Amino acid sequence: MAASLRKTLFSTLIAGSCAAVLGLGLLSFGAFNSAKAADHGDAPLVSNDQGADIADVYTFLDPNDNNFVIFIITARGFIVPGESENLGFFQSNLNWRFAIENSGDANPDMNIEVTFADRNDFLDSQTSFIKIRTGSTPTASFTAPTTVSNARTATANPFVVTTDPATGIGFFAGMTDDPFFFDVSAELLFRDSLIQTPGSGNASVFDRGRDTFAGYNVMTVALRVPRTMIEGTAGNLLGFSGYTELAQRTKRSRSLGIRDKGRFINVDRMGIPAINTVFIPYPRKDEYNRGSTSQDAAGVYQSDIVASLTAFGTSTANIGILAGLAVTNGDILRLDMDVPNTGNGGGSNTAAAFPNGRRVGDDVIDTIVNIIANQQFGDPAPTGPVDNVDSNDLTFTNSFPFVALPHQPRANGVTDDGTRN
Ligand SMILES: [Ca+2]
Ligand SMILES: [Ca+2]
Ligand SMILES: [Ca+2]
Ligand SMILES: [Ca+2]
Repeated sequence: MAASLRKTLFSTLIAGSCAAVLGLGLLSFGAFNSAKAADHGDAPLVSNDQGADIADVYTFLDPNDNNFVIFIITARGFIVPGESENLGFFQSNLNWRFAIENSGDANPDMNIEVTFADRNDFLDSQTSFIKIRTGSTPTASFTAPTTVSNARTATANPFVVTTDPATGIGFFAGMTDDPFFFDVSAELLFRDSLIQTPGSGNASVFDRGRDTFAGYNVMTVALRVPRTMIEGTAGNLLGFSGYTELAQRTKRSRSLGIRDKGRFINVDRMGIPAINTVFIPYPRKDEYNRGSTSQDAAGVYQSDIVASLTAFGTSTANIGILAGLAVTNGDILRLDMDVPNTGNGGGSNTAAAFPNGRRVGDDVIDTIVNIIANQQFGDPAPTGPVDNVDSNDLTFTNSFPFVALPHQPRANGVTDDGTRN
């Protein structure tokens, strides 16, 4: 999407952003951070708690029927196909929270929470428990099976999609291809070069064009929700951020195993791609994940983000754009539900591209890198490849949940493992 278009979009979506916001930035690369991805391994605690580590979040209109909104959270990145039975299931003590903001501020108004029963055996489906809350009031719930992972065949099990008859909500949970694509190593080098030469950098580091995520799987939970259920006082403007939550206290004993107690506390969160990975300094990354979007809007992380962007030589105008996205009204993906989404693989028309929500096929890192680097790759941006990884390694599907089936162990005689590191 063009930078100018983005600016227009931002000012439309983010109420009262500009004046107060200039001076914040969102995306800085490099100076202090070892950013890894959109949100894979974004902070020390979740890097060592992989089941709870959000990889990415997405929201967009269903291109097959724009009266439905798609929400996706992926977590636990980098599952090797051969380990998909050992690793490709849902832990039962984790709460996946889809936080929906529909009044135009930084505070979620509605939450859809998903938890899972224990898996009883390899190749067994798990029961998913889906609960909808408006404020703190439970308004609906239903259950659905997960899609089972298998590491024994070259063909993946087909996706199991459940539609709840009472609410009309569609649900999917299972292992999938990781829909994110991006050359992490090249981007790290580019940020280093921006620090050396602020505002310019060395774009030739992107020549290698390798997708760090190619060939790996991720755990995915996806919802297809009627627009009429989630529309609030902000009308056509919707916000979405994803959370993973664990109990406040965990007790381990030799006789009883693990027991959780207390309310859920968020251990990871995500809205706009790359905020915690790129712009928050390492010592505050865990704190950011425990934090809230209302804290973002109160400026708790503002000076850190601005410092990161300043070190990259990002212009004041572009710092303002990024601040409007992730600081002014919190680190929340914003979707204008009146902008039609059309095309294959979850949608591909330019008008509906990130940062108007985020579709699985949107090249978000190209967009963000180009804003940080002051449109050096083109304005409108990007006019050409930035990191030379410009699409997923697998073709996205044309119906819910739109992600691709998981990578499987290769059949006899197929030696290419598909990874691109
Ligand atoms: Ca994460
Ligand atoms: Ca709100
Ligand atoms: Ca992929
Ligand atoms: Ca790209």
